[in-house]
Parts: sequence; C-alpha cells; structure tokens
Amino acid sequence: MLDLSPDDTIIAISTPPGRGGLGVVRLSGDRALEIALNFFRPKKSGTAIPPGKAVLGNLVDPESKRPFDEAYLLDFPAPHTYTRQRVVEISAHGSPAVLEEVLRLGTRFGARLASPGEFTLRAYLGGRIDILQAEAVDDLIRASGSRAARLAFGQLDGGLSSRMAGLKDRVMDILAHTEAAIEFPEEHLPVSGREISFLLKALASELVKLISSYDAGRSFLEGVSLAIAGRTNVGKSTLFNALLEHERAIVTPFPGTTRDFLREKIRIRDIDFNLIDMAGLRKPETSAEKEGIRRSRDIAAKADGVLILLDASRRESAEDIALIEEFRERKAILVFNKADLIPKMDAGKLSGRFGPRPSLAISALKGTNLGKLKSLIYRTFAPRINENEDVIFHMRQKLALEEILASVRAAERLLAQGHPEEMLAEEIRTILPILGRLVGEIRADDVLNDIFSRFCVGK
Ligand SMILES: Nc1nc2c(ncn2[C@@H]2O[C@H](COP(=O)(O)OP(=O)(O)OP(=O)(O)O)[C@@H](O)[C@H]2O)c(=O)[nH]1
Ligand SMILES: [Mg+2]
Repeated sequence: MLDLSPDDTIIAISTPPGRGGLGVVRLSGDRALEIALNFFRPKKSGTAIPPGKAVLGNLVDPESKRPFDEAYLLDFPAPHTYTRQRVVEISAHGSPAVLEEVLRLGTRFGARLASPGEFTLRAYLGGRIDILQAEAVDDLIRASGSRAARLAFGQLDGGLSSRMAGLKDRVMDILAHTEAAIEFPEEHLPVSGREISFLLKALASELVKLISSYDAGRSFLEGVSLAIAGRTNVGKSTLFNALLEHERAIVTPFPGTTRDFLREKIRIRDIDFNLIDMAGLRKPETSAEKEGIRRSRDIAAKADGVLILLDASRRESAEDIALIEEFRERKAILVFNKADLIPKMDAGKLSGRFGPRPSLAISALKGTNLGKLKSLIYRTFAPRINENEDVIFHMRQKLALEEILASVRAAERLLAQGHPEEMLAEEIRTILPILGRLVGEIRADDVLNDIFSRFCVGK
C-alpha cells in the first residue's frame, strides 16, 4: 500500500539499475539535507551548502571516516522542487556498490526507502501535478519512440489536464443553463431546451473523439501487435527471422515446426511492432500441435493486425481460401511468399476475392521486398495520430470518459423526453465527481495505488 502521509524523508536510487558513468540517489523530505550531511563532506570544509548549486565533496563512511566515492550534492529547498518538499540529489559514480552504500547510510540516519513512484506521488499530494500528469511521467519514461515521448511530455506539461478543465467548463456551462431554466418561469426562459441540447451534443462529440483516441494511444505507447498467420511451411518463421534480422525461430523444411508462439519487437520508423510467429494453421497431428494452433488462433484474434502469409509457389487450395476468409474482418496484409520460386498461385484472384486489401509478393528466404513489406506494415497498421490532438493512453481514463459520455447521453434523453429540468440538472451533476476523480482533484486511493505501482523506484 502507498504511504499517503508524506511526512518522513524518503530515499531511492533514481538512475536505472546497473553500472554507468553516473548514479544518482535522491532524497525528499524535511530532513533530506540533514541526513545527507552525515555521509557527505564538502571538499571545502566549513562551506554552507548553497541552494540549487552543485557542491563537490566526498561520500564518507561515518564510522571509519574513510571516503568511498567523490560526488556532487545538490540541495533544493522546498517548495519549488519536484515533490514540493526539500529534495537532495547526490550524483556519484554509477556503481551499484557505492549507491547501495549511500542508501544504507541514508536509511541509517533516518530516511525510509521510497516505494515505486513515491517521488511523483508526493508531487501529486503536494499539488504540483494532477493525476493525469503523474500518469504521463510514467508514460514518458516508458515511451517507445520519440513521438510517443513528445505526446507524453505534452501531457506532463498539462496538455490533457487543460483539455479536461475545458470539459469541466462545458459541463458547468450546461449546468448553469439548466439551472437558469429551473429558476426562471416559463415565459422568461433565457435559454431554450434546444440550446442545452446543442451543448450536450457538442460535449458528447468531444468525448467520443477522446475515447476513440485510446486505441491509437495505446499502440503508440506499447507497440502494435502483429501476428504472422498462415498454413504450415509457408515460411512464417523465416519471415519472422528476416524481419528481426536474426535467427530467432527454428526453421525446417518440415511442416509443423513451430508450436509455441514467439514474440519479438521490431521498430519500423518511430513505431514498435510486437511481431508474433506461431504454429501453422492446419489439421493438427498431435495434441501439442492442437494446443499450439488453438493458442495461435487466439493470439491472431487479439492482435492489432495480421500478416496472412501464403506460399505462392503452390496452387491456391481450399485451405488458403478458408484462411483468408478467417481474417476477413481483420486489418490484414496478404503476403505472397516464396516469390523466388516459380509462381503457381493466382495472387490477383486471391487478393481481389475478398475486397481491396493490401498485398505484396516477397521472398522471406532471399530477402526480396522486405523493405517494401516494412513500409506497407507501417502504412497499414501504424496508429494515426495528429500530434496537435489529445490522445489518451490509459484504460482508466477511457473508462471515466465513457462513464461521462453515458451521463451526457442520459441527459440528452431526459431532455428529448421533456422531463423536468431538475432531473436533467441532477444527471449532469453526476459528471463532476467522475471528472474530479479522473484528474485527481478527488483523491481515490485505489486509483493511486494502481497508478504508482507501475512506476519504477526512484521516480
Ligand atoms: N524458396 C523459398 N523457400 C522458403 C521461403 N521462405 C521459407 N522457405 C522455406 O520453407 C520451409 C518452411 O519455412 P518455415 O519458416 O519453417 O515455415 P513456417 O511457416 O514457419 O512453418 P511451420 O512452423 O511448420 O508452420 C523452409 O525450408 C524454408 O527455408 C522463400 O521465400 N523461398
Ligand atoms: Mg514456423
């Protein structure tokens, strides 16, 4: 559970685990500097620590008085800091042994080891950022590419928060109109039902837009999952390896080679694709293969996109057609493999058969057209995001917005059915606490737990 009373001083290594040129330990809390000065000695003795300025010194074992590293100390007094508390950063060499010794000494002199995301939690509790911004901190750290990072930073900078503030203004406006309609007698109605209906409709369409940005947002952040589906022996594993540019999956001339699925990341331009190789789809010969095929179908059904791989050196069969049919409703590319051999398959007929669908002939073995395939994958499956538009990255945000949308729809119905304005106002008022929880104005501890448990320690 999170510690929601930020009274004690916390300490953590803020740089990633492992060895490096530099390693940073951070403390936050009233006693941060006092604790650090138990084991940090400025080179120039007797100097006071000036706020916000790096001071060179030694890290010293307080018992033996022996220095164990040289380090810079930075003291940031409250309240203009990340956590709004006093923050002290110690930059030493990036040696796990040194950094752990600093942690040990820090806790010995009264600091507590920080839990994941606890610095950011304090920034939220201290009112420096809202919950959307706290989520964006983690998104920024995890961002898979520069575009995702820019989007996350935009949210950290308050972009999404001000969008939500805008939503709240709209809701308040509608509420004011509705309440005015309650207060004024019929004949002096300053606002008409039509006006309120117009405002509700505009609000609903803004919500729909934000909600529908979730899929693109999520694939932006986590990558797009892409399953290579096809019958046995068409060259799925060969293509998987060729796209990864290393021999990850086993390839043999015998059908039924792959049983368990394999998942690896490839990067095309600024997007990560999670590529999945899997068992060939056919009538299984063993129970292991049967289970492999069951899992493969399951994965292909959940993937964001499918590469339907066909062996073009063989005449199309009923199974090939059934396979294309199976993915009829999915975002997919038809890939005709083994183009280095004499073609037997009527590619034109197959790709035309199920409506317009991108297709390409390749040779996974010889590497022919793999560059073109990558471009086609990007064009077909990369999320389309206009960087000037807000996107949401989290299911939590999507669910809250859907809840709000449901209230707006309910209000529209009440209005259309001519129910009294009091009922309308009551429905609209239910939106405010949902918005409050969404941005964190209303604290929901279970939500906080959920969000911060995903963070890394030291952030
Ligand atoms: N000529 C030619 N042979 C290929 C090509 N791609 C794959 N092969 C061969 O086809 C055979 C099967 O390749 P795999 O990659 O194991 O096929 P798979 O679809 O993963 O097969 P399963 O895992 O059994 O479903 C191997 O002998 C490959 O060398 C290609 O583009 N051209
Ligand atoms: Mg295989």
